[in-house]
Amino acid sequence: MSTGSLLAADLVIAVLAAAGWLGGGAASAARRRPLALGLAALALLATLARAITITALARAGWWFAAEKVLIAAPLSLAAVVVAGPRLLRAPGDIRSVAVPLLFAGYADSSALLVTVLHGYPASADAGLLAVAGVVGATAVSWRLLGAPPSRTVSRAALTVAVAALLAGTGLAAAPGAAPGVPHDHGPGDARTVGEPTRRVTLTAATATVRASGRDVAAWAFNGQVPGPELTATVGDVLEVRLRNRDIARGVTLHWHGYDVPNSQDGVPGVTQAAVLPGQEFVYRFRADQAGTYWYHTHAVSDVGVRMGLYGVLVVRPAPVAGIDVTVPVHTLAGIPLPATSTEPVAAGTPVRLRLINTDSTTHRYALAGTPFRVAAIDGSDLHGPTSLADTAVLIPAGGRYDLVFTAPATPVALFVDGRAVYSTGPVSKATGGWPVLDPLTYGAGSPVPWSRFDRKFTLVLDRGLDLHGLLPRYAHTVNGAADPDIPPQVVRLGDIVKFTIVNRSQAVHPWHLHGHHVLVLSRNGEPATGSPLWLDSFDVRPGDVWEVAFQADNPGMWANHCHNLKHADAGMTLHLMYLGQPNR
Ligand SMILES: [Cu+2]
Repeated sequence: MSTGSLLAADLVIAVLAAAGWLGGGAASAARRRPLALGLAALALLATLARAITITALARAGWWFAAEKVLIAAPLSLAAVVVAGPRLLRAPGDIRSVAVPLLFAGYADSSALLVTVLHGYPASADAGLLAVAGVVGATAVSWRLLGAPPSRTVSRAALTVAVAALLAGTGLAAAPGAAPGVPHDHGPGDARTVGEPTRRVTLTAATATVRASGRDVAAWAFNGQVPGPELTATVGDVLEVRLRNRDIARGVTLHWHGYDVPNSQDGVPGVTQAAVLPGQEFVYRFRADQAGTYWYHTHAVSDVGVRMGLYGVLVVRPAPVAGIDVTVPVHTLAGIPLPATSTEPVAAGTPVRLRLINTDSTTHRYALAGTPFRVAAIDGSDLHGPTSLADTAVLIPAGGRYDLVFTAPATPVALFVDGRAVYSTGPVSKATGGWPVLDPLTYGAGSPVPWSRFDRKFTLVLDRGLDLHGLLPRYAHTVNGAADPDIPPQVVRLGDIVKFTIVNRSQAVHPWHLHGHHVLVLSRNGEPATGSPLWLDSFDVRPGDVWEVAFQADNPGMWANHCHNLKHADAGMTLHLMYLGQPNR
């Protein structure tokens, strides 16, 4: 069983246990003896089963089980110790076990709340608040059911509840160690990149665009979705003038996967201010990495990108022979883009398909009718890619795969989630059952270039209640905190940095570090054995543990976030910060 399934199973079992005890308690209060005994038995079984899931999760990694071992297990144990013996005696008056059963229900419920609302890391305040809740709820039930405990027991319970509540809230309210992200930066680009050789103006504006024969309200660069395709040859100096006509919430340009100098990275509030209506910002950088990239707004990025503020950036090493097609996949107002295109290609022509996922969730791509190779991922060429056939690839949000093949005499078609988006003629082929390529084992391996790591960071991805500001929200969290309260990861120029990224939530998190490409070391304890994978976007699935590393060679303040942009906007964003380096 995968860790992701274990996490899900554990959650279901925890709900069953809590519901069983609470239901049993309510049934016994109502003198429904058989129902009460049945529900209590179910709860007891679920509690025992949980011992197994919690142990398995702890073996998969402490991150997955910390609060379950430290808070849920003791509370469950207390529940069984209190309710179990009374049940076994199965008294004539079933009502007399109502309070013990309810106590067990409160214990399991509060442990469940700790997991769902608090998550990782386990903390004393969460444990104390859980205890306070259990004692308080039990005392109230006792009183309501007309069998109040003795004065001494009542006083003791009250004391425990109040003390736990005070200590818990006190700890929770204590100021955290999270230093704010300094947003105040010196003057912009200090690095001279030379005279521009490619000049482009992108004007962001509200627009009505045609998609699949429908008029759709969009936010567009130069009136089109996607925006103009930007192309360059290695060595070009790109100058892109961004203008905002009427996007009230502001726009920026982020060069996704392009490791530009920090001042050109386009993150509002971090590397620049958002460009408001009537304003402009000029980006300038040298195109020194060939490959497939894309650009998008990073201001209110979830809405902005979804509404259409994105486009393709392709940097070629030199003029290339053959057919070179970009396929930026996007969902605009529920309409999948691009529309299907068909163009015949002469047999023997080399073809490169640049697949780009600009959505916030994974897409499945299947190339039918020809063997092919994956030449590059996230802009970096792979070593020794072998020929593949009838194999699908999964591209995470923000990710890119370049597929290459020599056009056969018969038609070829690319399917995205079962829909043909590009073809050289009619192809009818069921691709849904194809196996999926694992890039970690594809191509020719080579040793990791570093033998030591100067800094190691662990990012545990989860969900939790975030009380920052006035409105509580159910945030997507990193190490138990949500943006802007997640401490930045501090490095020095030249450091070799290792990230361990753990997903203990139920959602896929496509991870994206700005300004750097990370080398994949391992996934779930299995070392990457294929071609070195230098990624800027990778799916960390529920239960996954990824180890990646990079050299800190691009000073500045860099966003490091989930590229499911809804998640990023709901807290899952932190920053990588260079110590003692001027930003450039
Ligand atoms: Cu996410």
